Amino acid sequence: MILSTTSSHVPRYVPRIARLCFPAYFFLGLAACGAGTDNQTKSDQPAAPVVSDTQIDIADDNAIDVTKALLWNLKKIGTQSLLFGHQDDLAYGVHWINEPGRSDVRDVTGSYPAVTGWELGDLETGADVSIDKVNFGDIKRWIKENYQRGGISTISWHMDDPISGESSWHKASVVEHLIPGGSAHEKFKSYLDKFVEFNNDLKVADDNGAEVHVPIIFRPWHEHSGDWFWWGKGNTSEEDYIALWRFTVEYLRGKKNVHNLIYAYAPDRSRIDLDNFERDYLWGYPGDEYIDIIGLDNYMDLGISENVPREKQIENLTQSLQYTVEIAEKKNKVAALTEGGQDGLADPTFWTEKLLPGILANDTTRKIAYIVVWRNANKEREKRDHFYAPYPGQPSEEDFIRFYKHPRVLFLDELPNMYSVKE
Ligand code: BMA
Repeated sequence: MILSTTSSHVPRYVPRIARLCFPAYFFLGLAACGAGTDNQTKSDQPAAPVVSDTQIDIADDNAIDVTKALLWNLKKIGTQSLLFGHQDDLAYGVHWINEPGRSDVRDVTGSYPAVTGWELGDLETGADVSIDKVNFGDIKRWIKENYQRGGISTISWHMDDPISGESSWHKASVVEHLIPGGSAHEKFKSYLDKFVEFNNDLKVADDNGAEVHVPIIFRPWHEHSGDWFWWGKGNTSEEDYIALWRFTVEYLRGKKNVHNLIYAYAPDRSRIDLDNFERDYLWGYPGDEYIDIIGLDNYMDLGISENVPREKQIENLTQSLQYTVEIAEKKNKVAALTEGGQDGLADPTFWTEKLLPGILANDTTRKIAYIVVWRNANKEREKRDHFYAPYPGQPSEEDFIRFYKHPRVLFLDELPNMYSVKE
């Protein structure tokens, strides 16, 4: 479906702070804008041009207005800025679990991330808590709170193998049995129904008391270029993977009336040959009518590598981003680093000397709309260092603040209203 807006609906450029705040007050009455004016370090940057392209495709013809607006704004604002995101940001951090209002990212920068990622693994089994020990009721509450502050939420799903009940890391031929005609198709539908139920609860009242279904960037069946999940290459055929995606989207939008989703496709960079990027990236691509975001999960070029010199890693990062954006542009879609980062952040200048050089490398790579770095596992609970955003005292803290202040980088405190295209 082509979503088009007339120029009168596209926010014309107004000075930055006003541009950020007016729509938010007008439509959501968000506290986020007040916070935005606190940090004026970015207000002196050159005027961002209004995007001339007034059309964008959306996979769901019947997507609700706020979802269409989010996709529209991801395209428009995301090509001018990099939105920062963090997985499970509000649920726990390296040294705390479930403390109201807390976030490691906010502890360090003063702002929540613009994008927060959530994980639904184990929802399918009827469990109360996710694979990462987060209560699903809490996740719903945080998604709603995040929306009310103007933030964006994205969902991933490490779904168990519906046949054996083993985890998503089960290397077995499962997909062929889940797609239409397969022996476990009904069971698979019952798993998707769990998501439908969860998603149906993501509703809030707007300022006028009208119910709004919170838009979600939905990223199922991720990293399928790798062989570690049962839906990945090696455990399934390309044809069956495509059928899995198509069925998922058709079932949700066609049969279950789910219309708040933006669909993100996210192969893993480590199994993509840079010399054959498009071929490897598009293995399993379900088609433009099923996808809104051309994503890439990239740990490989951001982690600590013993084998690849740092400069080469940045070069590889740049290339992988460039190719991702080029594919997105051909398809008129949004490009994003849907997952990634450096586990343990041993590199104290990771943010401005590794990640940013890749993003800022050229006019193409700059169009990456957002990055979601992975979760900050609680050290006491998980007995390990497994984190991707700094916490107070972590050696990359100062560099992260520099990253936060960079004119191109947006956290929640400076995020324009992503849910309206009206002035
Ligand atoms: C992985 C790790 C796991 C986690 C899983 C799902 O990358 O962080 O510990 O359970 O993601 O969130």
